[in-house]
Amino acid sequence: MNIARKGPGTGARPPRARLHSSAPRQSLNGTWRFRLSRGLAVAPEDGWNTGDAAWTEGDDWTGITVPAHWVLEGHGKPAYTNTRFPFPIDPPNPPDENPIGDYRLTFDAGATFTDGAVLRFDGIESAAEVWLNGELLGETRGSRLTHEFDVTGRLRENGNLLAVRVAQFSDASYLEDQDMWWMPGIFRDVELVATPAGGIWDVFTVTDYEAADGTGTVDLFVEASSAVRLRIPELDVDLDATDGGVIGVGVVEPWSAENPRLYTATLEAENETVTLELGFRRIEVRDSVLLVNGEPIQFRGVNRHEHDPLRGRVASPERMRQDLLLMKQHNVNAVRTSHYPPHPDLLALTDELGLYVVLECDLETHGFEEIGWRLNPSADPQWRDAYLDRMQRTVHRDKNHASVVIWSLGNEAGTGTNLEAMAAWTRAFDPSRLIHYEGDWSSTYVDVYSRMYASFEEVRSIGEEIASPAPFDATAAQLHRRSLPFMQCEYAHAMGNGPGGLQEYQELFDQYPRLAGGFVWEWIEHGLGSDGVYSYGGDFGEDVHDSNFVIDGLVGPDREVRPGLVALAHWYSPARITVLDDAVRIENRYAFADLGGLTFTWTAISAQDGELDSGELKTGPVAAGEVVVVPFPDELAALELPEIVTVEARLAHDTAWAGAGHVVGRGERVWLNQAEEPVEAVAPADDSFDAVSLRLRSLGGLRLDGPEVGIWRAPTDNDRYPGWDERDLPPYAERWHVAGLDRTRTRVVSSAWGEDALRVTTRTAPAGRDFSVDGEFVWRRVADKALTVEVTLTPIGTWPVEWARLGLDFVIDAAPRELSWLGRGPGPSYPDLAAGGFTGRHTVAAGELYTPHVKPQESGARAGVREASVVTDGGTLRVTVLSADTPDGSVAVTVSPWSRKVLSTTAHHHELEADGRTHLSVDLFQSGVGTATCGPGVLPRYRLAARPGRVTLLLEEV
Ligand code: IPT
Repeated sequence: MNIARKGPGTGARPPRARLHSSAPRQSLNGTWRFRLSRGLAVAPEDGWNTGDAAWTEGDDWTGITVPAHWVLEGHGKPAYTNTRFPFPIDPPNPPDENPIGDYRLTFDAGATFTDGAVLRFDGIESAAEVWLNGELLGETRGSRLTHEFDVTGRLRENGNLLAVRVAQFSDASYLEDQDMWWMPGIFRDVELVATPAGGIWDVFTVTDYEAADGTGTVDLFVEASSAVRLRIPELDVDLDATDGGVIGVGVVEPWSAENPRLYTATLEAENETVTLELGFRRIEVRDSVLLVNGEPIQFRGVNRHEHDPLRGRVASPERMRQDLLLMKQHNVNAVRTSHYPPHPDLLALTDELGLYVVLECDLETHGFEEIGWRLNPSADPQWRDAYLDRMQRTVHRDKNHASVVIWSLGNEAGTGTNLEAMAAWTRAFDPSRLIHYEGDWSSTYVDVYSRMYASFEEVRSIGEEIASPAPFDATAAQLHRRSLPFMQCEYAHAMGNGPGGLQEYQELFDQYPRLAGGFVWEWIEHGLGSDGVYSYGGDFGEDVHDSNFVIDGLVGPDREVRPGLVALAHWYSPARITVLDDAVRIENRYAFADLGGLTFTWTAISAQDGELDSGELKTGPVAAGEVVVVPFPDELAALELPEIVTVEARLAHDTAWAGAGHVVGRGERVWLNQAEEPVEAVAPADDSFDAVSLRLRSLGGLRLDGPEVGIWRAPTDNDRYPGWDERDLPPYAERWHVAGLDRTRTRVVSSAWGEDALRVTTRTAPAGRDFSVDGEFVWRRVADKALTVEVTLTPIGTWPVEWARLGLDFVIDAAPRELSWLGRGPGPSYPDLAAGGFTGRHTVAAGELYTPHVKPQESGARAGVREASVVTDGGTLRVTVLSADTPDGSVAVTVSPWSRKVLSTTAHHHELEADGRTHLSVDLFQSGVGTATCGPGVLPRYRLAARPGRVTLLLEEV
């Protein structure tokens, strides 16, 4: 086995489409025999693969599941690196310490396949040598690419021996440096597929839709060994298609992500029938704008890696469907298959459910960036065939899917002639789709201008660029790029508590027609494990790894919806709803559909009495892209003082991805009145206060301690990286630590017990620093178990860094049970990640107070809060905001079973140890979260420079 040779695989048949065919198939998945060796040099040549009758299995063989990664089946361990190679950069040589897996399967095939058959492997990481009945069939390259070996005449009816030697690392590893776990093995299906004489080998259907007259065509290429007939019953097509060619099908309903209309077609040869689901659609670029079926569209997309927390990149039908349903339910309309072709069955689902697909080749050479892209295979002609082979396998397999609108050459592979060659081949083979590759910064060989994590400013300038004439000295390449639409193939890095900035990006996409939207990074967190116990890089003893950079998804490893996805659903909504004083403004953000598929309901709420009334809002017909302003219906207008009016857009009918009633958009208007201040007041009893700190220690039967002034948070992942716009500065987590926000101490400056109040002034400053926050606390007893505290906070001196928050921290001496509040919810909100929630009365149980980020960090703030009841094992504390000098008079409340110190020093969620107390923060202001792990940090408007604050709270034991 030669695994150091810069070339593609050998021996396989040319790539072809994955066809839904009547030809018999036999799955070879199941339990195989398996043995692992430390390296190729010691992998036994003992006759295990030659069919030698005398060969007997030694003790080193065990059973293994196919498909699976052997490192998840008890043989060796997974390892995670982002861009670095876990071995020296010495192409095309893999390291000597290179796990080699030998697989053996004996099977019967019966008579079904004697006429002709291929043995199909859909995915082997990273290189394999395949033997059947002692004969070498060839080698595979391209872990996520299909290889089919002709076994006609080689296959026996009974007692076949299939032997596959898999090298974890090979020359191919240099081309497969994606940001993910290194997980070897036969991890996708293995099948026998009949290729009967008088059958169909390959089909390519290039469908088109002409918006001007509503007609469709299919340009057909068939490779068959008999005459073939094409039938599309719904379109009355029934003709001889042996020679292929362009076939007009008359007026059709076009396919789009909004209305994924498919027409079932059959191609019948003498001994084989192929079924196709045809979608008629056109994707094109006109005047720098991306059009589908003649209309501008926006990708509201996500990047999807294939991942299961127990099975790694072994995809199951359930997971695939679950992912795509969740996407559709959250208004996602596009998916980039980062950074390799997905399981082949995914595309049937994207066709059916309606998602635009950017289908990416299995290619990334990112690790060469470490050495300034020296030796990069993309620019080395010796690798050209390997590159072309990868692209051809990618395109051929999925070329019949309407949902695939863009072919992507790969990810982060630098640039070079091999990429250009891939683009040239693809363009010649399939001119009906566009070509994407982000690494071509000058966009000379692509059809879409693409960037990742470009800043707001850059995105704006790209949007604006085409409004003015090209500079007179523009080069041909620059002129070409100006003619292209722009997309962000990755933006808004959903790592940890985030991503912030979705609104700002969306506003830009909405403002400039050239901007065709983007794809959030990324869909799934690649944690390995189950039931809330998940591992990331370093947990398997890797000496080179990138820690939790693999945990950066909109959904958790088990598809738990993260707050970022809730926010994204709002910005991706097809209906933008704004509740005005006496009317509702609704913007139809579909590209094709009118609003007939949605119903709009209004609800009027009073803070004290709950729902007052609700009803339907009739919009009348509203075409795609149009805006309507609907006056409040009489019942709503007649209501006196509703404090909250919410309008929801819901699906009017069941769809393939959600039932009628599913909410796709929401808007609200809040006119909440400030709670009334108690009038009678006396000084509180001194035995309720700590003699040294003068903080409150008891309220009725509640034991507690607080408030302390808090300006720090448990750093989020984004706080631990400098934003791309300020890479010369240390990240906030570090700047906060240097300034000492995480180690403040408070001294009582003065205290005075008056008739009506206790007045305490304090100075809170970091150990070893002289800048501070001075506080004044005026305490009054207003009822038996009720106090008010009027707090004035003033920064003193020069704070060298912005704060994480400005708040009041309490610790209640009993574990949390539940939180109920009047404010935004039910999920958490931060200033730049606040869109998902709606205002009302919400309750969450103890387990929902926080987001179970695999790596612990600040989470769970509920914003827009006027009143909150913190239910603990030791009683309930109700906090009511009587006044606050915040923009809308509300505060944010965070309740946690863990202190921030514990959150910031624990590596995994499941290792967090609760101290049996309730950590409560009432924040006047909070910093945004941004997306600094990749992309811009917190936008200036969401940062929190040292500032004064005033708040009056009513604290009651209830
Ligand atoms: C970008 C990669 O394309 C993606 O695969 C992932 O690694 C992401 O970063 C980080 O999670 S590349 C990087 C240089 C921004």
